[in-house]
This record gives sequence, structure tokens and C-alpha cells, in this order.
Amino acid sequence: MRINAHRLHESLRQLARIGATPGGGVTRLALSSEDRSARDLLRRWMEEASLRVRVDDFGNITGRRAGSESGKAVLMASHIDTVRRGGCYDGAYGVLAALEVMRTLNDAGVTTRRPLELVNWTNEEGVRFEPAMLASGAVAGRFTPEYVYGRTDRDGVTFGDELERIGYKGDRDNRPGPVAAYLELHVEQGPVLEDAGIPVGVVDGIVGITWSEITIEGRADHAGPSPMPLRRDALVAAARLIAGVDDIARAIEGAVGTVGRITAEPNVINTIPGKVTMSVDLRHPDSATLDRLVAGLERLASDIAALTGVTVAVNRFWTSEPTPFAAEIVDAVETAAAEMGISTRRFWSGAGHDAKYMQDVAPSAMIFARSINGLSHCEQEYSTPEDLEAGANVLLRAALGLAGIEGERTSHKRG
Ligand code: HGY
Ligand code: MN
Ligand code: MN
Repeated sequence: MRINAHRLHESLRQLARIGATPGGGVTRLALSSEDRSARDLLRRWMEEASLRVRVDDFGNITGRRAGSESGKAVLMASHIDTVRRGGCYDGAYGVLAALEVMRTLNDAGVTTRRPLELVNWTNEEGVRFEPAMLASGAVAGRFTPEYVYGRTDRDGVTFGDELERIGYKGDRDNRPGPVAAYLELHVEQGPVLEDAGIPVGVVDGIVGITWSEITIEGRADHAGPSPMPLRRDALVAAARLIAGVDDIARAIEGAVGTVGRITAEPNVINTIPGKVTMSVDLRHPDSATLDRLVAGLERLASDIAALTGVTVAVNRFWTSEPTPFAAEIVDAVETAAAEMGISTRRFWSGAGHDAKYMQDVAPSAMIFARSINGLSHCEQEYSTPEDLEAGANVLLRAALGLAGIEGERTSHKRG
């Protein structure tokens, strides 16, 4: 049994039209009107595939395909929200490939033993409402509903209000699961598979990620009369910190760091910036090293404050600790690929995914499809139809291995 690659490709193309950007990418921020349109389309497709659709209290959409047995389901999931001017595959690929698995099983008239559930997670990107993986984290019990609903975007609009506005605030009882095993298919978003000349990745785990909010308070003043020695230019301090974050990350093997978001106030040409807020994203496979990176950031902040006369506050507001996936599920993915004659490479994900929190709930693993030039979170994000097809077929095979087929012996240990 193989997925219908043309149908998958067609679905990806149709979804990519919602929030399409001139450069060939997509902007579909969580709980935006574009996200609502995409959700409406996905829900229609789920219903057309005879899935029983439900929406939970965080807007997570679940489509359930009954098995011959009731009880714990095998979940296939990802997200359809994107970053700003992101790619057409990040998240959408995993959701639509899971839908394609359901469609393929319908075409083949196959009933699995365990139920299958397809989930679209709200706000995986954490771009509009920080932090990332908010709704899967909430389902895993890492965030309270109050925390989630209270998160605000740059305009002060809350998650809760937006969820109501787009009509996707459902019930707590509609959360995904109960879960026997979790699979997430995703584009790699990095160079490993392309460098190795391999189409599919078997993901061992996800690196540690920590996000900090930096607030720099200087003194706004006239850009003309104010003598240089008296200035407390918040943006000059920020420039030193931005370069320092890059130095800190480069100094430690396996570390990465960037300042992705920055605002300067009052942000006018003839006023010395009095205040800067910006983000710092630091990542490393090891927790203690991640803490060392943050300690380096905090030292840098206080050195810059002393040197330039500004105040620098570092608020480490989110940490996603390094997460190894369940060996038996990782092996099931590797076996599925091998059985299909698809070559794979095993490695850790540098990108965060909802699978991180789902590993708290049930044994989980991920499958990657090769990213061309390793690019992602940009309009140039691309994967070939052949690689997307290979990844989706591995998802199909792994899901069947874990769910079992009615009338056949289930290969997965019963949990
Ligand atoms: O930040 C991440 O790694 C993910 O794309 N949200
Ligand atoms: Mn993603
Ligand atoms: Mn992403």
C-alpha cells in the first residue's frame, strides 16, 4: 500500500494558497483569519475523509478514524500555523500527509485495530503568541489554560479572545487521545539529509531550546544636541548584545543562538532610542550546556549595562528541555522505512516540534523529509515531491505497524 502522492501534492498546493505571500511562501499566524480559513478547509477535508472531527479547549482539531478496537489511538499530527513569510511545508506537510494516510486507508478499505487520530496543533510556531508548542504543551499539562488564554500578541490581543473570534474554542473533553503512540512527520528544516544524500530522517529527539526576553532601558534624547558621552543609547547596547549572543553560541560546540525579534522605541530618525525589547533564542542538545549559554548571556547583559549606563533585564521565559524520543517508536519508524527500501539517517532535531510535549503523554517519534538547501522559516523552503512522498509512505507504514490491521497480528507491543 502506498499513499497517493498526486493527491498529497494537490492538498499541499491548495492549503498553501491560504496566506500565500508574493515570494512563494506563506504567512498564516496562529488564530489569524488566515489560520481560520486553513482550519475550515482542513476540517472539511477531514469530514470528507469520514473522520469524526472534534475541537478542544485550545483549538486543537482532531479527526478520528475508528479502529476495530476502541481504546488508545495512534496519533499522527503537526501544525498548519506558520511563521511570518514562512514555507509551504513546515507543519502543513505533516498534517496533510497524515490526512493522506487516512484517505489511503479509506481507498484500500483497511481497518486498523487501534483507532487513528489526525491532530492539527494550535500555535506550534509561537510566533504570534510566545512560546512555541503552546497548545500541545497545554494538552501535556505543561501550561495551564489560564496561561495559554492570557498570552498576548504584539498588539496586546489575547490568545483566548482570538480563539473565540475565529470560532475554534471547543471543549476540554475534545482533547486528542487517549494516546497509544505519537508520530509526527515534518520537513527537516536543516542540511543533514541533503548533505548525506538521503531522503528520509528518523529523529532520535529534539534539542533543548530556551527563549528569553531582553529589555534594555536607556534614555531617549534629541539626536542632535546631546553630547555623545552623556548618551544612554538603548539600541547601541542592543547591538553589542546581539553580536555577543552570536559569539556565545559560536564558542560552544553544538550551540546555536540568535536575536530574531527586536523593537526600538520611539523608533524615529532624530531621537536616541530610549528602550529596546528583543528576543534571544538559544539551543543545545544538553541541558547543563543550555544553562551555561544563558549564564553567559546574563553576564554579557550586566557587562553591557555597566559599560553603557543602560539597564538590561533578561527574562528566560520558556525552556523546552532536550527530549529523546521513545526508542521503540523510533525503531518502528526505522523498520517501516527499511521495509519499504527507503534509506534513512538518524539524528536529533534542531527545530522544536509538538512531538516534544507529546513524548510526555505517550511514546513518540518523528520522521523527516529532506529539505532542499536545508532552508526553512523562509519563502525558499522546498522539498521535492519524491521526498515528500517517501516520508508520507514511511508515516503510513509506521502508523500501520503501531496500530495493527484488523485480522492481522499487531507488530507493536500492546501498551
Ligand atoms: O522554533 C522552532 O523550532 C519551531 O519551528 N517552532
Ligand atoms: Mn514546524
Ligand atoms: Mn516552524
